[in-house]
Amino acid sequence: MSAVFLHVGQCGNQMGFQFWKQMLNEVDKGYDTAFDRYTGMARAVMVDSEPKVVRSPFKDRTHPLYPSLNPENCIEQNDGRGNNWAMGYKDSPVADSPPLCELTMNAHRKEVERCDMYRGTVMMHSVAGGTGSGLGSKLAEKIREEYPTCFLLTASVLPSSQGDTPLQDYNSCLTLSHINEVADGIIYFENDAVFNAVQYASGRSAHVSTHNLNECIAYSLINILYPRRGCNLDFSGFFSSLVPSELYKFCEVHSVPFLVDKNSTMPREASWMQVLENCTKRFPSHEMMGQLGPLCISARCILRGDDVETIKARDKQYINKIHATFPPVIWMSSDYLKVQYIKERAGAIPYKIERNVTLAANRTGILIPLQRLLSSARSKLEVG
Ligand SMILES: Nc1nc2c(ncn2[C@@H]2O[C@H](COP(=O)(O)OP(=O)(O)OP(=O)(O)O)[C@@H](O)[C@H]2O)c(=O)[nH]1
Ligand SMILES: [Mg+2]
Repeated sequence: MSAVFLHVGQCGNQMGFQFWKQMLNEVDKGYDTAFDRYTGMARAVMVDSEPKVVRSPFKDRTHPLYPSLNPENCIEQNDGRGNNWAMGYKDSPVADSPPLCELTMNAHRKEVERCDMYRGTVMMHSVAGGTGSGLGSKLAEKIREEYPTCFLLTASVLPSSQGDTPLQDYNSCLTLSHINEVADGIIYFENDAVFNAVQYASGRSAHVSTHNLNECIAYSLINILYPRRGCNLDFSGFFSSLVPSELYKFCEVHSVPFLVDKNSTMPREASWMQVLENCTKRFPSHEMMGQLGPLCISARCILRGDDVETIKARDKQYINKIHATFPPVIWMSSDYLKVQYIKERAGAIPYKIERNVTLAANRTGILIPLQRLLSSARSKLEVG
C-alpha cells in the first residue's frame, strides 16, 4: 500500500524537502512504500509557479536529496502567483506550456500508477501565499474528483499572526474553505506555535529560522504518519483514530522533544511524564480557549522509546494526564483517546532522543486561528 506526496508552492516544497531528508534517516527505503521499491525514489510530486525553490535539489549533485527525488516530478513555471489565491486557482498557462494543474495531475497519475496499491495522497502547502493556497485548492479538488475512494490528507501551514503578506487572511480563508470541502483530513501547523515550540526547545534567545520551523513540522508529520518506522502509511488508522466524523477534519500535532541544537532546554534523560507534560503545553491552554472550551473529538498519543514497556504498568497515570488536557465533547464515547506504546529507538538522528511523545488532537483549538483569520479578513474587507 502506497501514498503519494504532493508539494505545492514554496512552503510546501521547503517543508517537503525537510520531510524527505528526515525520512531518509528514519525509514528503511527497502520496506517503506513512501519510496519506489525499484528506483528508491521518493513518491513525491513537486510543483511551484517559480523555479528557485522547487528546482534547488536538482541543480546540485551533492544535494542530499538529489538521488532520491525524481526530476520528472518537478513542475515549474517562470511566473509567481504574487500571494494571490485567485491567480493560483485560475492557473493561467504561460506561452505554449499547459497549465500547472494539468502537468501536476499528469505527474501525480504516473506516480499513482507506479504504486503497488495506491491508498491516498498527502498534500503539503501553505494556505497563505498564492501557489500553495490557490493551486493547492485546485489540485485538492482534482485529486478528489479523480480518486474519489482514496484518501486525501493535507499538511497545511497557517500564517503568522504578525502577517507575512497583505492578502494572507483572504488566501487562508479561501483555501481552508476549499480543502475542508474535499480533503478527508487537515493537519494544520500554525507558524507562530511552531516558532514558539522551536524557541522553547533551543533556548529562549536562540535565532529561529524557517529551516528550523520546517525541521519541527517535518518531525511531527513523520511521527504521526509513520509511528512505526518501516511500516506503510496507515491512512485508515489515522482517520479512524483522529477524524471519526467528516464534519470535523482539523487535527493539531506536536512531537516532543524536538531538539534543534545542543542547548536544548529539555534534558535528554527527561522522564516519560516530563516529556508528556511538555508536549501537552504545545496545545492552546484552557485559558487561551476562553468560552470556546478546549473540547476534543478524538486524540492520539504515541510514546516511542526503548524503555516504553516500563511505563505500561502505570498506564492510568498517563491516560489521566491526557484526559485532563483534552476533555472530550459530551457526546463522544470514552474511547476517543488512543494511546500507542512503541518499543523502538525514539529517533531523530543525530540528536539521540531517548523518549519521544507525539500528541495529535481533533478539537476546538482550531477555532483560535480560524477566528483570527476570519476577523482580520473581515476588517480588511470593511476598510477596503
Ligand atoms: N513553516 C514555513 N512557512 C513558510 C515557508 N515558506 C513560506 N512560508 C509561509 O508561507 C506563506 C507564504 O506562502 P509561500 O509558500 O511562500 O507562497 P507560495 O505558495 O509559493 O505562493 P506565491 O509565492 O504567492 O506564488 C507565509 O505565511 C510564509 O510565512 C516555509 O518554508 N516553512
Ligand atoms: Mg512562491
